[in-house]
Amino acid sequence: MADFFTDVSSPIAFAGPDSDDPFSFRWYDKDRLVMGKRMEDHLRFAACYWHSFNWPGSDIFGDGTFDRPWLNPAMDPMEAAHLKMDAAFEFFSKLGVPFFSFHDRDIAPEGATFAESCSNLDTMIDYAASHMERTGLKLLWGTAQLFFQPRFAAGAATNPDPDVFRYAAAQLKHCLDATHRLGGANYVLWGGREGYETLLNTRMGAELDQLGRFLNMVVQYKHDIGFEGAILLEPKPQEPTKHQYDYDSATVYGFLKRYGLENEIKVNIEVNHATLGGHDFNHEVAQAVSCGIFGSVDANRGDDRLGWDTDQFPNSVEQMSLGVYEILRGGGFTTGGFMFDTKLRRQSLDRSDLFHGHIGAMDTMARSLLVAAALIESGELEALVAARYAGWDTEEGAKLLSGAYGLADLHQQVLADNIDPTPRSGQQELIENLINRTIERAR
Ligand code: XUL
Ligand code: CO
Repeated sequence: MADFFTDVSSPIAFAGPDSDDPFSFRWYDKDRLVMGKRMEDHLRFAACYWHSFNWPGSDIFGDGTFDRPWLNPAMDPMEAAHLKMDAAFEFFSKLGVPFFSFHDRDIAPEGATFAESCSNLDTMIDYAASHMERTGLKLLWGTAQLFFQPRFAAGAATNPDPDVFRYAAAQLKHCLDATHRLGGANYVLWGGREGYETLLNTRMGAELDQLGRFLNMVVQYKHDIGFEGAILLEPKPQEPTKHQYDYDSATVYGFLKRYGLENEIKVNIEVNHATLGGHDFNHEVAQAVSCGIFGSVDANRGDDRLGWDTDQFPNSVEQMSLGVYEILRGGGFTTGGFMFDTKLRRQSLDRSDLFHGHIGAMDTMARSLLVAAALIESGELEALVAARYAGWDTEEGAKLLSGAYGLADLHQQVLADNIDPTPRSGQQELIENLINRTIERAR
């Protein structure tokens, strides 16, 4: 097997914060214990097949710019798929991530018929299994790509044509079987076209019912085959459609409740999808944790001034620390992890650029973990918040939530006790300074 990433020797090593070697980790020290757990087990990093190996660096104004020989249309598609997989596993193992993720159509080409597509996927899943065995890499999640092929232009489960619903169900079944076979920790559904371009031609209520039925079939089948991973929906408000039904974590939770799925499906939160939805990353995590549906994270960020999904590598410790803090407070990852659903910039032409993007991202996340752990271990922030809510921890506070009183009771109490609450400082600036101090000092 010829090496593709010849500039990099395996694997990238931890060299400490003072290292100037761009091919070393400055913060990601996988065996270091943080709050009693190895960094690698906290962060559960995964690299993606999708943008890193399957995207040629094209945009709507220009062709692919990247050096990805397997994307040459002159190559036999299955030969190209094998070459791509060799390069992908070489990259994953040289980088030292424990997990990877894939779409079915990333790893195996679509055939002339559905049966041929299935057989292509089976061949490549066998090949992936042998690479996983050889390298020790594990699968964070698999997903069926139900948005690229023109048949899905009006959606997959939410398509006006029931034959597309049928086709999508069949494709998903095959991909869930493949994910199960590779021991995937999760199965993801991103409803890229489960939404609409215009309400004028859309039966919104009917489409939601279709999606509810579709997801119930997924959950049923997962139990039938004994797949123990989590089923995850990935919220995104729009792009490619004008409106997507899985808008954000709160919307997804309401949808899951409506279709009886709130104990079966969780969310895969993508940092930039949160931004596109008008939220901060930590908001989306806190929302999901509070609803009991937090699953996994796609750690790629957006750009503050661009309203589309730029999928950049995370490099803000402040942004990510606040999200990691919410994740740790929620008990950390179980089946999930930090997946880099990232895209290089189109001008990042060198093969080694893929390493620089991921190394920086992993160091950013490792430092964010140290900051979040320091915040939890010092307890200062939690003490401020606890003091703020202390009234609710009293017996009277608990009684207010227990259903013991109605409006008339409270009306009477306020009159009788002559209550006149005085406002107290929310201490936001004090807290922001505490965060900055923690970021400065965390090592
Ligand atoms: C698209 C996106 C997808 C999903 C998987 O915005 O994030 O890559 O993660 O389909
Ligand atoms: Co994603």
